This record gives sequence, C-alpha cells and structure tokens, in this order.
Amino acid sequence: MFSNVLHRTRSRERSRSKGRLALALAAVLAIPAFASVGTAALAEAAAPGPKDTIAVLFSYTWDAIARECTDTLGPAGYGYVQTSPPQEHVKGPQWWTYYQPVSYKLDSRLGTEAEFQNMVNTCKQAGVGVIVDAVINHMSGQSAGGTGWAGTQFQHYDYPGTYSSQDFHSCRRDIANYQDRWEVQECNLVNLADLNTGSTYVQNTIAGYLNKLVDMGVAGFRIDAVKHIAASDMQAIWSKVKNHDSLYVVQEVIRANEPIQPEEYTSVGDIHEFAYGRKLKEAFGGGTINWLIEGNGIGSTWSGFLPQSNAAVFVDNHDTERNHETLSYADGAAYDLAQVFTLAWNYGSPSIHSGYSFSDNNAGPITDASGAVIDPMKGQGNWTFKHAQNDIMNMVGFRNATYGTAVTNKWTNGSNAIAFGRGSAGYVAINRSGSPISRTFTTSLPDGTYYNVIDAVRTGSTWSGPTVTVSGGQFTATVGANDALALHVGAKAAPGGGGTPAGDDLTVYYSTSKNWSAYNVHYRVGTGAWTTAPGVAMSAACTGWVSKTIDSNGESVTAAFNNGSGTWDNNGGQDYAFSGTTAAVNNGVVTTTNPCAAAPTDDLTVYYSTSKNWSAYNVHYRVGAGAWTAVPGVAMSAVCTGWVSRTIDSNGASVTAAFNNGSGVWDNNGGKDYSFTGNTAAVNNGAVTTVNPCG
Ligand code: ARE
Repeated sequence: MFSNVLHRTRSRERSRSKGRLALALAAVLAIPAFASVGTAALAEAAAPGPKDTIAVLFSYTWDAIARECTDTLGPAGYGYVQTSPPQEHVKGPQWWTYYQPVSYKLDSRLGTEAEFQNMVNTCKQAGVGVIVDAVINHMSGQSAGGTGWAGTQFQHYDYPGTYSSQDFHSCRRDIANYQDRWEVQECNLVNLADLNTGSTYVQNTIAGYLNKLVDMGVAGFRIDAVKHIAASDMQAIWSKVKNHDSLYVVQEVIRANEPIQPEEYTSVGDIHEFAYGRKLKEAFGGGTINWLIEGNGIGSTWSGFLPQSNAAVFVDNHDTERNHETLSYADGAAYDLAQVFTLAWNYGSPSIHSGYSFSDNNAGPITDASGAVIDPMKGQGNWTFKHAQNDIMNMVGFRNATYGTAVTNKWTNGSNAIAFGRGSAGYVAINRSGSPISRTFTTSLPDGTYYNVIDAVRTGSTWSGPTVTVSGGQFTATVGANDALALHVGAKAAPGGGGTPAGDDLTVYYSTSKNWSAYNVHYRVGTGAWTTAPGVAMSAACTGWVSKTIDSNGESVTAAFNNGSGTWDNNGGQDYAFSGTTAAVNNGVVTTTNPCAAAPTDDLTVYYSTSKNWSAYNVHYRVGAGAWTAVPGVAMSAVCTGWVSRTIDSNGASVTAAFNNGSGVWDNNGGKDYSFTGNTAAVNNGAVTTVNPCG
C-alpha cells in the first residue's frame, strides 16, 4: 500500500507564475496568446546539425536499437535515433502504456537501465545520438491506481517517492475545450494526472529525470504533449537541464486553430510542424504533387508553417499513423515517395517513423509472457523496418551529401511528377503517376555516372545496381510508375565516385600463410561503426596474399581477420591499427609495403662510372618540374665493378640531375645538368647512354 503520510519535506511553490496568469488573461482577451509570452531567457537550443535525420524506432527495445545503430542507422548516416518513453510505466498490453509514467526509474518493457546505457554507448560509437521521448506533462491515467512495470505502487495522484497529490494541478477533470488555454494546460489530457509544472518541486523533479538521461549521454529529447505545459513552465524546466544548449530538442505541439501555438515554444527547441505531414497526405495521397515545389515550395514561406530554423517534419508519427491525419506505412508507394521527397527537400529536420503494422489502434508490440517486448528483427513479426528500407536508407545518405545546398533545377509535369536538384550535389525525380515517365532531365550535377540510390544497393563503400550518366548536366532516364530516381555526388560510379578506390583509401594485404579456406577483414574506420561480423571478404591479390581496399577517407582503421568460421586473428586481442594507404599483415607483423607491387616499370635507374674515384657518390635530381632533392641529393650504391647506381621513382617523367661526392665536388655536365628519360641512363665522363653497364 502507498502511504498517505508526507514522505519527504521540501518547500513547495504552489502559486501560478505571473507569466501564466498573463497568458490566461491574454487568452480571455483574445490577444494572440504567443505574443504575450515575451522573451525567453534561454539561448536557442542546438540545431540538429548536418546529419539531421532522426530514425524513430517506435516500441523498439534498447537492445534492438543498439543493434540497429551499429548495423543500419550509423552506416546509413542517421544522426539520431528516437526511443519510445523509457521510464517505468503502467502495465498493460497496449502500446501506449509507456505514455503513463509511474516513476522515473529507467525500467520498462523495452529494457533495463543497464540496457539503456549500453544502447546510448553503442549508438554513440556508431555516430548516432539517442533522443528520448520525455513524458513530463503528466503521470498515469489510472483512476484506481495500480502497480507499475518495476513494482511501484501508485494512485492516480500519488506516486510514492516521486509526486503526491499537491504536485498536480487542481482541475482534475478532462480537457473538454481546446479553445481554453487554462483548461488545456491545467486539466487532464485523457485522464492523465496533470503535473503542476509551475511548481519548483515539480520542475526540479522533471529536470532531475532529464539530467539523469543527459548524464547517461543522450543527445536530446522529444518533449511529449508540451502544448499542455505552459511555455513559461517549459522554459523554467529547460533552464535547469544541463548542457541544454548542446542538446537537440523536438517538441510536440499539434498545430490547430487554437490559442496555444507551436511558435510559443521555439526558445526551447524545434517543434514538429504537423501542417507539413498533412500537406504531404493531401499531395501524395491525392492526385497531384507539383504544387509542393512550385514557387518557394512547401516550407517556411507558407502560411501556418514554422520557420526553417525551428521546424521538424515527418510523413507520419505513431499517433498520426493511427488517426489517419497523415499517410502511413499502409499507404505503400504514396508513403515511400513522401519519405523520399521529405529527405530530398530542404524544409525542417526529418523524422522517419519505423514501427509495426496493426489493424487495432491499441495493439501493442509483440511481447513475451511477462509483457516484455521481444527484440524487433527484420523480417520477423509485424515490424516494418522502414528505417532500413533501401530507398529510405539511401535517401538519408542523399540528404547528408546535399546538406546546405539550395533547391535548383525544378521541373514538374504540372500534376503528378516532379524533379529538382540540390545545388550541384544531388538530383531527385519523383513519379506519383500510374505510368512511367521518360525524359531528359537538366541538373547542375558534375558529369559522370551516378547510381540511382533508390534502387542501387550500398555495401560499405561499394555500390551496385542501376546507374545513369550525366553529360553536360543532363541525363535521360525512365522513372517508373509510382517510383523515384535519386542521384548524388556521394554515389558516383565514375569518375572518382564511391565505386572506385580514391587516393585516401587503405588497401590491407593479409598473408595466406594460415591456409584458411576464406579470409575476411572485420573493421571500422575511425570511431565509426564496425562491419557486421565476419566483416567483408578479402580477395586474392598475388601469390601468398589476399587484400581488401577500405574506403578509409584517410582515417585510421581498426581491424581483425577471420576465416568466416570463427577462427580469428585479432592481434592477440588488441586488434590491428592501420593508417595510410597500404598495410600488410604477415604472422602478426605489419608493414606498409605492398607485397604484390610488380617490378616497377616506369622508374629510372641511373648508373654513374666510378672512374672519378670519389669516396662517395650522390645524385642530386628532380623529376619533371618537381622539387630538387636537398643537396647533396641521395647516395648511390655500388652495383657492379666500376659503377654505382640509384633507382629514381620517376613515374615515366624526365629527370634532371647532377652528381657529387658529398664534399662539394660536382659533375653538373658543365653547368647544364644532365637530362634523362626512360628506364636506364649511364653516365661516364660526360657521356650518356641508355644501356645498363652492369648488363
Ligand atoms: C490511453 C487511452 C485513454 C485513457 C488514457 C489514460 O487511450 O482512453 O484515458 O490512456 O488511461 C497516448 C495514446 C492515448 C493514451 C495515452 C496514455 O495516444 O490513447 O491514452 O498515450 O497512455 C492531444 C495532445 C497530444 C497527444 C495527443 C494524443 O495535445 O499531446 O492528444 N499526443 C501525445 C503522444 C500520444 C500520447 C500522449 C501525448 C499522452 O504522442 O501518443 O497518448 O502522453 C486536436 C488537438 C491536439 C490533440 C488532438 C487529439 O488535434 O489540437 O492537441 O492532441 O486533438 O486529441
């Protein structure tokens, strides 16, 4: 049983803040309410940054999110993953139980605190920040009380150890009239016990919960139901959160013809622009999409849309996929094309919803007998895995490759097909009609062959699949019915694209002295994600060696080798660390020499007669118009009786040279220097031949 006695002493602030009274008054007087909120003491919260896509892994367990960060989200370039609410919640089979907190213990049917911490760490390692869905407006909606997931016994307005009756607003009936600001912010949303967020104790308790998550390393929050928290209260809470300027925040204020508007909350962070998702349903779910990009196109210049700097967007979220306010996974191609559009367009920071299919709006995710959610796996149960769908995943890469560029080269057919570029970095064409469209598209892309990332598949840095060739900025292609085509500079087949090794790649050679039947390299670049074990196959390079070229971008590579059947060489448990462009591993010994280098054919070997009887011979030279060696140049060594030689890496270019004894005695061909081409030059008393004197 819970206790009715005061279980803690503290000072409470019971009165509403003056700001809230002013707001309530403003509402009564029909003054545009957000005009009276005044200046927030807060600096603008962090922008999401160039990797601004959030994967919303709805109802995923912490363990499954950790796995997805490593396997799909990190490699695809998602900047964030949003979790469902992690705190202790009421019990029940419905999905929405975790929107009814009963304590701030990190113990839920999605995982334990230890699993949560592991997820945060793993995602961070994969370059993905964790965003927590924070339910801070209310506690449970259980009029009869109950026992929470982690065993906390509670009553509707009493949560021992966290809140008691005085911590809730006194209205204690449901919101009936959304036109009444006071009612929306002080009465109960669907019977959910409404916290008195004007009280210092409540603010400190909420901030304590958020700060615990910040200490665990989360990157930001989605603030649930913030319309029901006065903006001034939200600002006060946010001012108590550590490092809040470095966190990414997105708030849920559903835009409606009501007094409380999203614009009131911009000082805390971004807000979801619901109008965006509604318009996408109208366009992709209806007949025409051309109007989405005409003029300035959908975004901040449209009336009733948040400014670019505050907008977060989605095609759908977990509420709208159920209430049909937007499209959802159930809309098939219309939905996928809307996701492609959202990732290619430049309005707001996008969230990609990924949950499970359902026919009953209340149906929860698949659980075990205890009610704990079973780790979602691709292809199992009813999970959609939208975040890992090839076109969506590759469009996250498109978005990252085109970040910061303007929309260019717009085209529409006047109804259901559109195309546009993102500066000289990308180009997308979307066909929402029932027939294919063939045409010549004009882009600002550099010439070259590009993968169509809608259909092409990326494995590490290697692409395979359909390509188009851009020439003079144009390409001709057919975009299938209800299909799309997207090109970007990060997925070029040639020249210099992801499909060909670049100058900053690392080629790793591994000796076949172990006689394994297969060789794999399992690796990560810098602090990026590890490949999925066993890693990638190495292929025969030359006798005794296999190799693999890794797109390391000049960064260090950590690696281990294996035979694909569980036999590993991980350098005695330390892994191997490589840098530069070449590494060769043979029985634990690492060198930076290419063991397969063919005998050089474009070098020059210069021979010099020892008839001068110098005690040392040096050649001072330059290749082509390159730099001279430092005086006295490089030493030549005895090669056969009467001759010294030196091989110069001339790459087939001409070499200009002079010889000396290292002590100031020079042979510079009478002041003219010597000039050599080809592979062999021999100098004897001023005479030059191209014959090897050592035969
Ligand atoms: C469930 C039951 C209720 C029951 C309650 C308490 O469905 O019948 O009374 O439990 O026992 C989610 C589910 C709810 C669920 C709740 C608690 O969607 O069904 O209730 O969890 O478990 C308003 C809010 C907005 C809110 C939506 C749903 O302004 O903030 O309603 N959205 C968030 C989340 C939801 C979540 C909650 C808030 C609660 O995204 O998933 O609820 O934490 C107009 C207004 C909008 C209003 C909308 C719908 O458009 O402009 O402001 O949204 O109508 O009423």
